[in-house]
Amino acid sequence: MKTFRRTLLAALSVAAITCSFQVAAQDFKPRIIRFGYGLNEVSNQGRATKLFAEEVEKASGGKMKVRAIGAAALGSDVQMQQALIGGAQEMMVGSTATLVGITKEMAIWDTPFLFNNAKEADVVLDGPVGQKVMDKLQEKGLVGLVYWENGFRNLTNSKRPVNKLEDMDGIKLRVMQNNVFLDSFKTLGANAVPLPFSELFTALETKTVDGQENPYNTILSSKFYEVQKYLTVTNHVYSPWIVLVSKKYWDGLSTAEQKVLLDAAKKSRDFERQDTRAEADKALADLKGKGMQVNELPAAEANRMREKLSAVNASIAANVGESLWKDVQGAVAQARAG
Ligand code: TK8
Repeated sequence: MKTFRRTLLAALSVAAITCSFQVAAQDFKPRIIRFGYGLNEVSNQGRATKLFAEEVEKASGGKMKVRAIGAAALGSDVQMQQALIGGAQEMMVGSTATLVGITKEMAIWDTPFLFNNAKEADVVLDGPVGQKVMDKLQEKGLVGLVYWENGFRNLTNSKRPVNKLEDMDGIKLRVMQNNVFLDSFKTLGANAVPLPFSELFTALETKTVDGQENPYNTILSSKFYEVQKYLTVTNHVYSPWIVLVSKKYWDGLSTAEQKVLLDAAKKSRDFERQDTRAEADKALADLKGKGMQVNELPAAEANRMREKLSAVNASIAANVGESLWKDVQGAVAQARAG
């Protein structure tokens, strides 16, 4: 009996192995995935994209190949999103803020001072509420896989150090193409101008705009320090990036192929967050070394800014819907407590 059972088990496991090999061979078609992103290759975005590409290739036995194309060579975030929706491009990573025109719920992540730290952001973005917002993209032709960290945003400009709220007056400030950012910075007194990221360096260089806001990592990797003198530590909002797949493309993939993309996206997320945080810890010193003049807002001024910005909360809540607003506030409170 024992021998019989052993033989049976052995036979079954051989069958299982053979079967899984056959499934694997059939399940992966040779595929080339164009993956676009806005920053350059030597940025946190570029490094994590490279890791994603390697993971996909490895997990599909070399069948699925990711062509990573950075520096907005395939277009700005908004242009790439349209290409994904139309099925002309397979994948991208970009800011959630630039998706608000497609899926209004994405504006929830633009709420000023929503998260106090990265840990809260991870818990909420990776939790049920983050998934719910991500799933809203599907009806618009996009599949969200994971959120990466863009990071806490800080203000730079070429005019003057911003030591108090009034110093923002009249500064021509590039903002992402999104009404929350436009409203937020108008509320603070700046002359806010929406522009795609791909046009930002030139706009700063030619003084079409005086300033911009982005995480330290981006100010460094995009060399904004060459054209911006003043950096004010504001941490006014945490920006996620989101890894997207064209739904048209996704629906044509086998379950095994979809799994390869999702697993690799998760690996890239964990790597990207660590890498971004390590870089951010050093970036401020690097930026000072490059000649930027850095100042922290005095606490009283930071509070004035916070208070002013809370005026945009009501309009965000109205736009995304009270129930989502409450869900997110609840998830943040829970993350804060735990
Ligand atoms: C890069 C952008 C960028 C974002 C911005 O494509 O536009 O300022 O912070 O990271 O998505």
